[in-house]
Amino acid sequence: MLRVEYRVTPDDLDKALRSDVQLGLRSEPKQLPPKWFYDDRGSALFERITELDDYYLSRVERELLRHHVTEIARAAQAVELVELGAGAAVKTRMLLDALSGSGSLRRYTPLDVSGPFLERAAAGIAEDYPDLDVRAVVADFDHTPHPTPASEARLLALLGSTLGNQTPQQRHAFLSRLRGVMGPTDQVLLGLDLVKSPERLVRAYDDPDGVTAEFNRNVLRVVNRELEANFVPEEFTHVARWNPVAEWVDIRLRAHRPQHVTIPAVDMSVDFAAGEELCTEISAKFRPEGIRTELAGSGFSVTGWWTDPDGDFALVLARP
Ligand code: AVJ
Repeated sequence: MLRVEYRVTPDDLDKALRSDVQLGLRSEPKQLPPKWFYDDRGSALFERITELDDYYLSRVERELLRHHVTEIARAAQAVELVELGAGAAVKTRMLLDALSGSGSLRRYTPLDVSGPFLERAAAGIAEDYPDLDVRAVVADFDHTPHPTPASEARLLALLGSTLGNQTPQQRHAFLSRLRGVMGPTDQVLLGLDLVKSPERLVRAYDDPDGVTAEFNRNVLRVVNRELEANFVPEEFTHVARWNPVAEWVDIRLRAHRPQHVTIPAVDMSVDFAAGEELCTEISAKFRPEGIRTELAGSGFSVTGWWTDPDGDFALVLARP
């Protein structure tokens, strides 16, 4: 059974994009939030990134799930799987299979900001799991799941190191809000990328085939299409740089030469100096001690911790 609920409408998204563009392109440094990468083309480019040799994140996370999902499901005893950001089909199915196997699962609630993508993904799951009550929710990170009745344990999954796209302050606000809607038997499962050599980190975000560069420039195409802007994506170089102080990868677009861009739908124009960078994403990397402290600071305690032999990536289970 499949139901789709829209908590953000296309009109809400249009307003949010306008406001992000107006604010972000007037900031110093200029910035645009990463959520605007993901139109159909951007989502397809991200899928290609997950298949790149250098982008170890997806592969290692999938292997970790393969090894430990039964244990995770047993620990969660969840009636409902809430997936924040409808993931690649493989990971979702591994979780659903394991949770069904441990006996308790009845409902699957994927949340994603892309309506068409979510509807397709959720319909596929509903077809293959006929006994499952699938409730797809079109929402973004500003929307948290509804609180649950205390009797129904939920597993809230935030995989793919998506948490790393937020600053520590944003993560604190987000995790605290999540904590606020969780019942005493709910647990959260986080997939988090760990700090490692800057060389490997930068390579993961700057592949030789330029797939990540094209993904990064896609945000300019989105603004062009949605707000009638005239960015020339080819005039911007993809930049991925390790920030050793903040411990995140800074992902930016650098203007080759001076650019004058008009954005008629919001009645503004912006100028880029030669070499000026537009910040499009941060991808924070975590340390085991840091994760525990951060989770504790938002009212969680860690109940499970799994990492690969090389210590590249971690799956973390935590409860309120
Ligand atoms: C899966 C959204 C967390 O930060 O690794 C991949 C996005 N950006 N390559 C990440 C991304 C550039 C990705 N997230």
